[in-house]
Amino acid sequence: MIDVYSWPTPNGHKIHIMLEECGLEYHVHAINIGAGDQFTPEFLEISPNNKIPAIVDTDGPKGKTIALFESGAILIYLAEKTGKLLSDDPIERYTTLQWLMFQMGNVGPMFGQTHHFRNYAPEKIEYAIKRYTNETGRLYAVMDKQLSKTEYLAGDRYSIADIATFPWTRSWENQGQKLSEFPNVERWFNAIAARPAVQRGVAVLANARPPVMDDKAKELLFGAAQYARR
Ligand SMILES: N[C@@H](CCC(=O)N[C@@H](CS)C(=O)NCC(=O)O)C(=O)O
Repeated sequence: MIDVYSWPTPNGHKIHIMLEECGLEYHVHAINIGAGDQFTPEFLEISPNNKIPAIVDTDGPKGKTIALFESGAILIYLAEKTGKLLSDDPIERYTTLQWLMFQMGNVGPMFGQTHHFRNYAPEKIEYAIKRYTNETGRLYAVMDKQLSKTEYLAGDRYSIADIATFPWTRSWENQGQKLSEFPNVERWFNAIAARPAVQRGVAVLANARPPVMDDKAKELLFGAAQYARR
């Protein structure tokens, strides 16, 4: 059985979608990051960076239990466990890992900062909003160019690179972007959004998250509480 410690955010959605795409059985444990669940000693034991998602698979390699954090590592693990969504062909495999790293190193961190400065920061800092909104637009353009040549990010087959990236593009409006300006991304987005497993994945814990982040949640995520443990 796979235990998933998660919350309905883009990084959490990646794993919910992957589990649904692979048809794996799993049990979800809600880690409400707006209530501070990510700081409990039990959660930090499996996710020392106090972030969701994390998994514990009691049926891991050689029958042993494995605990993992970092969504990219979890996606590779689940792909290798099931033989799905990461090709055995070396060129296809490394191309998929390349676009997965592009998501992990660029799309996630930059879009995350865009959300922060546009939607959550207590002050509107014009330079930061411009900087991250521009960088987000630049990354959409990189994806759009790639998707003008291939159906999916890493080629003609849907892969963990798409699963990692799709959840971050669902909030394009909050990122100050227009999907219509990136027609290839729009085509790719609509195709992925229509997949039944993706719809089931984004529905996981969907009702658990309050629509608006309250002050307590902001304090825990961005204020002194986040940094008190150094
Ligand atoms: N690189 C990590 C990022 C995970 C991440 O940023 N998780 C956020 C939610 S999307 C979180 O748990 N934040 C809680 C906190 O920072 O206290 C991954 O891909 O798994």
